Amino acid sequence: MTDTGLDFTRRAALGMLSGAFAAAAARAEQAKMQIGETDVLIVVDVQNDFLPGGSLAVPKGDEVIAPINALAQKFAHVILTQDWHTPRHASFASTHSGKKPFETTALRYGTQVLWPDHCVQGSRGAALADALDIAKAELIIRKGYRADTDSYSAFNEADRRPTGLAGYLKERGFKRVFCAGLATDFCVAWTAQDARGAGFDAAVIEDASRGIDTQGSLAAAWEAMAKAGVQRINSAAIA
Ligand code: VGL
Ligand code: ZN
Repeated sequence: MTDTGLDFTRRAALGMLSGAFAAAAARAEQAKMQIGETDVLIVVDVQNDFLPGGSLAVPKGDEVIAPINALAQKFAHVILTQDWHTPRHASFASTHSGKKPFETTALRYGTQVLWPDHCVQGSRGAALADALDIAKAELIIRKGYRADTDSYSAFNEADRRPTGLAGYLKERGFKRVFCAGLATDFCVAWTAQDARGAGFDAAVIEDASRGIDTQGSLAAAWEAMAKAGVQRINSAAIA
């Protein structure tokens, strides 16, 4: 074989290889979840009190903001949630004499984890993170606004009373709910599970969420979500 022939063969082989790579890349892109009109992104509780420096700071909570801003561009429809408590809320340790944050107490609807005061209505801590850049958000749903009732989930308060979100999403024709934000093991997990309970497909975007992880809560939440049929995905799985 002449040098030119070898050269030609190598070039042809390279060309075929890069063609194969391009085809594989195209297939990988097609394998990603395609986002459409019946999908909604729920950005959960990305509020100052849950960020470093906040009163109930989620470790690395600020790291959710960049991936969430990027995700929001891939969705036609985005809604936000805001933890929105009264002063002296029943979920605050300070409301119960002798109780410290992260202890529990019995409330009328069951066992309540007690938290530092956080997300008090109208406070700077309750405000959405400044760096959150989602002007297109169509709804902000507030929760936990009754003094005697917590609400991790955006769908149901702790006593299971509906917030109205399922009705809103159904009336608008949404079928699939993607959840991201803070905290993975509380408000994100409960929102995703209640989305399943209300008949939606649901996924949690792990790299766009961070957990509190108190007393094994993060592993327990992933287990409960798997049982409820919540998909565990990363941003990269979305086209
Ligand atoms: C949350 C604890 C108390 C949350 C809200 O957003 O996950 N966690 N309130
Ligand atoms: Zn709260």
